[in-house]
Amino acid sequence: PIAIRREDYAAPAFWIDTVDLTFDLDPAKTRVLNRMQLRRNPEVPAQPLRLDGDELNLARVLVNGQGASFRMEGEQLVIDGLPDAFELEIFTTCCPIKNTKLMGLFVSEDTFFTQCEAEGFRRITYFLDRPDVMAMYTVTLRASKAAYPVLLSNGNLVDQGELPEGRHFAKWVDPFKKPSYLFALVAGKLVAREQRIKARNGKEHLLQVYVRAGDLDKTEHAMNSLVNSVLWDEARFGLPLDLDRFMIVATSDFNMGAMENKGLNIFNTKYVLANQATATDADYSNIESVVGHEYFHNWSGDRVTCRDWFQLSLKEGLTVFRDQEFSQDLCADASARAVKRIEDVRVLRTAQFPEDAGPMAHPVRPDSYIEISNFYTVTIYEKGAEVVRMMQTLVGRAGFEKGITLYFERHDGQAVTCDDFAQAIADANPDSELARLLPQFKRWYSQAGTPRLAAHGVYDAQNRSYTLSVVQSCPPTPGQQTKEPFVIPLNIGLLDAATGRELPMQLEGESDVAHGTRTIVLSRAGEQITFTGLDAEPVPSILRGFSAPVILDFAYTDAQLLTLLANDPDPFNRWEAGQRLGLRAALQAIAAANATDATPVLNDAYLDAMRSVLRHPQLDAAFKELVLTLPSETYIAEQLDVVDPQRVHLVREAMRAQLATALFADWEQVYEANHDTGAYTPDPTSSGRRALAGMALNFLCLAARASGDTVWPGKTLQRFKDAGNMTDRFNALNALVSSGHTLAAQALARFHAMFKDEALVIDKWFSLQAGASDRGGDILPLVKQLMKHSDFSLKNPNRARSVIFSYCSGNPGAFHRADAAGYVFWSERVIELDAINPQVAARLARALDRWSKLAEPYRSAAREAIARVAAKPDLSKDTHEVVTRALA
Ligand code: DPP
Ligand code: ZN
Repeated sequence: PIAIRREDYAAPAFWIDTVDLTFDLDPAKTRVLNRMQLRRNPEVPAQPLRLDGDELNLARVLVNGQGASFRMEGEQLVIDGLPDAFELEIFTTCCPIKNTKLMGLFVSEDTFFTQCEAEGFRRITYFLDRPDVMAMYTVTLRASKAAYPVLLSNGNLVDQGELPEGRHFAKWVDPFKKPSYLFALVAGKLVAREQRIKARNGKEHLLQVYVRAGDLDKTEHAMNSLVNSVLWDEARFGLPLDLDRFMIVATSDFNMGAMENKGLNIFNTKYVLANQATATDADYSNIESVVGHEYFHNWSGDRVTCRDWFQLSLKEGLTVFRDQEFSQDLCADASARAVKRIEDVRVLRTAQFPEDAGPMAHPVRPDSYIEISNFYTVTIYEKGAEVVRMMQTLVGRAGFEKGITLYFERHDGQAVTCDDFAQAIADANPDSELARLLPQFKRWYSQAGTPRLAAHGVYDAQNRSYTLSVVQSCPPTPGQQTKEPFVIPLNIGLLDAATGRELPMQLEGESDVAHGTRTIVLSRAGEQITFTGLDAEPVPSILRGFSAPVILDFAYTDAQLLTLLANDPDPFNRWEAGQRLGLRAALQAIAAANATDATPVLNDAYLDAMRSVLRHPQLDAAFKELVLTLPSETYIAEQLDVVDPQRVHLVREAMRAQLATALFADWEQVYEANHDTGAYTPDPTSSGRRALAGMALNFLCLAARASGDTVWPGKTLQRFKDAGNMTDRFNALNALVSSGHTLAAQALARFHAMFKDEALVIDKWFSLQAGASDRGGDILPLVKQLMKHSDFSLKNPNRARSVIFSYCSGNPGAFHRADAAGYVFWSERVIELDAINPQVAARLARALDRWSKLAEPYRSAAREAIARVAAKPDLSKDTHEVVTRALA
């Protein structure tokens, strides 16, 4: 396979102005007639037309109605000697029922769906399948009326009617030009929840959420989320809905979370269906984010799209930023907003930081790829969103809104680059630090790796000043040995070490005194910041709100961290202080020679501080739950140069056991105070209380395991049975399973019986077991057994993920076995999945990204397993790229 390089970008040799597609839908043989108007791009030297195709059967090619000569070069259809403008007609067939890759046109539960991003349209017809070729689409769908009563495509329905032999048709016209990756069609037996909403200008829009007949009672939350999204984008950024009708359709077979096809978003059922009996608070919150995300793409992605796939973060980073802001703006108070921010940062640090430090590290705007599907990554999405967030921090919220307005004014209807975006934000704010430092700021797009800030503070009693020295560095990443300094907005506050109160801040040489947080913009390799007017050494609260995606090294004393944990008015750093204390304890215990799992890991000061957080009268339950959640095994492992995953697992389990027993009385109180949240609503306050009560149950069952107590496990089983919503029910089940209690078996059996017809709930049932805490190597045999369950299917991505990924990627303590059996299992599944669905296989292949950090015997065994996969002939480009990079 060959690498595609960003520097090789060339404008297309032809433009496609209009596309008229006619589909005769049939699962075994769908006929596609494609009539296009093309013209030469006069700015490009004359060359033949090369159309992309993939697994198509070609029947006919006509140029201006005449049979034309063409040739095949690999999968490309090449036509020479074309006039400057012409009509091209291509007739092909494809086989949707055999399409297990779920790219292009496929069948799921007797319904046709499409997925075209990034390069799926070429599996439907021959085309210039690249995002900078934007055309107007007219689509006619023809199918059996009984089997496929609903026929949908992008835009507006302009005609429909009956055809002979029980068939019918629908004709759709999309009023906006679009790249091929935004094309979509759906055909099948579906029902819709509908709602009409009025925009600010008084125009009415029809919103629809299409699902299978039995699922209509699970669409209210998705619809509410969609309504909120439409209103929010108009209110916050002045971006209105531009279509008469906006549709969401759910399918249970989908590689991604969802897809932003113009006017016809296609969603994984996981991000649409929810009612209180089947969905948890986390599901509700994810649905809100993903519905928002896809809707916001209507502007940031569809109206203005990417010039080439290297610019993917142009739309994804921006749209993740927009969905994060949307979810925060829907929060009723600052505490709920902070909780959302902490959750987002936790994802970044546990998933993106490892990616940035591993073999797949790539810049937010990559320089090359073999398979673009491999670059739908946390770097493109989450780090990309942080880059946009830093721009907002540098120009202010109002300045950022001006920048967004300018971006859409300048580029509406175009396919553009990350440079165009940054330029628009800077141009709208000519006096900002962003405008002043723009070329340097854009290193965030070009340099991979997570920057490190090494900071230390010196107090000068004589001058009553405190000087913070900050040195930034960034480790080498594949293909990038050295890095230039980044522009880093650093939000800082100072606390009084004695009282914990926030101190006014005066920078040396400045007359103004600032209260609260200040943003210092770093741009040099090393800098010093001096604060004056201080009577004693302050406690610095650095990187408030996680103002930049960096690792901050500061040698805080335990006392300083306890001060921040008790007092920092910045909730992010308050939480972070607790995480640092927990991490420090874990790392010390991991490093300690001959420690056994009986050695206490957490000291009294830490336990007292956690007790104070739990008892705090003002802190919200959701925030308490986050503070009391220990850093994950993955995050702890990232801090180590050499990782013994079993040791990490043992230490963290010991910490959990200690929290359970030392705070037993508090957990009882917390449970009593929070377990009754009344009539179910998924709002942040009551979901925070459910999360904290769930955590309490978990610790109470864990403590019972140590003490032999049967009361709490019994109560937990009862709660599992009586729960009025899935969150409480699942938390209770989880408490029994994760404490390894004997009652878990009957609860699991009952849960399965209750929800056997709810695929998404059965996914949870699988995932909980495959992700459960390992005790003596018992999880792998269980996982193998689960794969033999009649409900298991490797072909359904959600189900495959619920078992295999929950084990290989989500359960390090069970996966990394000294006997290498976890790795053997992994290599077999990667190979097996690769033949069915390369995208899913390549994702799984990444579970061993960090193999080179492992201690022996894990390291050699992991390498061998990767090599075994790499040696397999006929590997997909997707998996090939991942394993080759891992071994490089
Ligand atoms: N559908 C995926 C997303 O919305 C890819 N565009 O992020
Ligand atoms: Zn997206």
